[in-house]
Amino acid sequence: MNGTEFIAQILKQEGVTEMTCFPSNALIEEASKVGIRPVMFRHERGAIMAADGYSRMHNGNKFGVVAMQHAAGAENSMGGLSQAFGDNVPILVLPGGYPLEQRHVRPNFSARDNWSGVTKSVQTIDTPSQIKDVMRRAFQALRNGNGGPVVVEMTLDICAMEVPADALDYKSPIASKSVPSKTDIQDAVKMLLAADRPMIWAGSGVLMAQASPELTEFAALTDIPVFTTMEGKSGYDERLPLALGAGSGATTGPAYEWINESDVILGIGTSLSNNSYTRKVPAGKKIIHNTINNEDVNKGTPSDIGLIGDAKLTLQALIEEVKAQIGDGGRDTGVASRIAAVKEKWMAEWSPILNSDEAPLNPYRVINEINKNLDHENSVVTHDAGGPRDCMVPFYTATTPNSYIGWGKTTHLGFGIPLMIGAKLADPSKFCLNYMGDGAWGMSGTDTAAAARMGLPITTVLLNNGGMATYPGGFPTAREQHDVSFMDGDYAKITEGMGGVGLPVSKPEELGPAILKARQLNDEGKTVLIDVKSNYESRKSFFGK
Ligand SMILES: Cc1ncc(C[n+]2csc(CCOP(=O)(O)OP(=O)(O)O)c2C)c(N)n1
Ligand SMILES: [Mg+2]
Repeated sequence: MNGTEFIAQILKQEGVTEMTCFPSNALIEEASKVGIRPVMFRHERGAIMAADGYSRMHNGNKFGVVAMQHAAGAENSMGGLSQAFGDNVPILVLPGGYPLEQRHVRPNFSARDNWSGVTKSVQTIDTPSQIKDVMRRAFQALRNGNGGPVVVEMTLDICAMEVPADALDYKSPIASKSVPSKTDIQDAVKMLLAADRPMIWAGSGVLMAQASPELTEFAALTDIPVFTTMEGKSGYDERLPLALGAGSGATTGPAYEWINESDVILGIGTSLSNNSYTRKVPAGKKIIHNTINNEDVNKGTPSDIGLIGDAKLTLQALIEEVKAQIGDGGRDTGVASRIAAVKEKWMAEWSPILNSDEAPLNPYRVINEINKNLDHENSVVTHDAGGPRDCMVPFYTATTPNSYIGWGKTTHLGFGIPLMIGAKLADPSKFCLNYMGDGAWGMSGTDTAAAARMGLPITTVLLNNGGMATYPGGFPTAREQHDVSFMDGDYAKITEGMGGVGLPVSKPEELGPAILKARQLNDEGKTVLIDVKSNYESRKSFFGK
């Protein structure tokens, strides 16, 4: 058995059933031979981003695995890797690697030299007998601790060599979970119950740990409102009375008020990182910070109590301690009616925009139609970078875990299409919809062909405004003199040309029926693009951020 065949065997032993890829790697053939389905994209970035979506849908129980070739294939992967790294998503990345003799010779690309800043780990295969150890370390990294891309660079000549018979004993590593100490849990509960205006700040760790039931129970027991980060959106049902909604740069009225006014914040399954796409915890709060990664505690947000551990186990311990301190019945502080009042005021401001009859369509009307015409529990919805994200995150109602994929600490335009293909691959029973601009489409539109060809039907709702509303008034001289930042395309027709169905929409009343039609077409196996003529709406629920 050669090295590549052995790696295929190990993947099979680890329960891998699908692998995204482009365009060439000996593993594509060997994986097929052992019953792993290769799903071919139109570029490496798309294949990686689909692996990312696949992992998110499986919450660390199965991993997206992606293979590409050495040289240009590896070089073209940076965007997908950076995105998974930014959001801590565990994926296994298997690029080809130059033969040993050429590895460190200029200008040959080395994944280990170039990817170390955007990956959790990068290993090379230097001898055939080492493969079992390299792969065991890779699966240990995938299953434990913080997420992120885990890379094994498949050195071409080494992987083509025979693996010695005594080096074929691969041992699969297990996931080990930890909980904070009993005293830290007691202190955290005391601090929370004594607070005047506490809130919970829930991140994607809640989804990864499948801790939504515990989060819901803990919030109800303590009567504490719940905000979710963009990445944590759908970890807490936004229809519940204690839901403050989600936020990136843009957020909801209730989230904005509680983030400003709260005195104690309990972060659960969140890195509490700060960048342009996160809300920032204002100074002067008491912070209790649960995360799986001790490096995140006191990284960007100073904290008072660190609770290092799995979000589910930590919430279970917190629930037990709350019951010990105030009894099984919990408490009622009347906070739900205060949230409802703030929400009503915020929605009164946005309702006319969400119901706008303008044509070209207002992006908020488009979100409203998506909200009204989807079976939320059986859908997976996502935004794309730029304006579409900021419009969508506060206003789409997320319900069950993974019914929304919030992404983008680094915010790669066009992520939505391959992300939804990966989600569909993970759960074909779901209706998968991405909401993106025409600029975003330019980055990944050709992956529509992969969706159509591979039988992974998704729906793209494209805001076709002929430019980039994200940069209103930007570069006036360059625009006037050189026509920069405007774009054209008949995206419905292009979709048809790639084996999908294009549905043009130019009036608001056409959109609801188009979404219903798209659902039906997806059920019949057809990939759909709804090409919505939209306007340059620039209002965002930013609250001055
Ligand atoms: C790979 C990459 N390059 C650049 C950006 C910066 N960026 C954010 S939004 C945006 C333009 C989005 O245009 P479009 O998708 O048409 O949405 P609109 O702003 O028109 O709603 C760009 C270039 C990015 N997010 N990703
Ligand atoms: Mg645009």
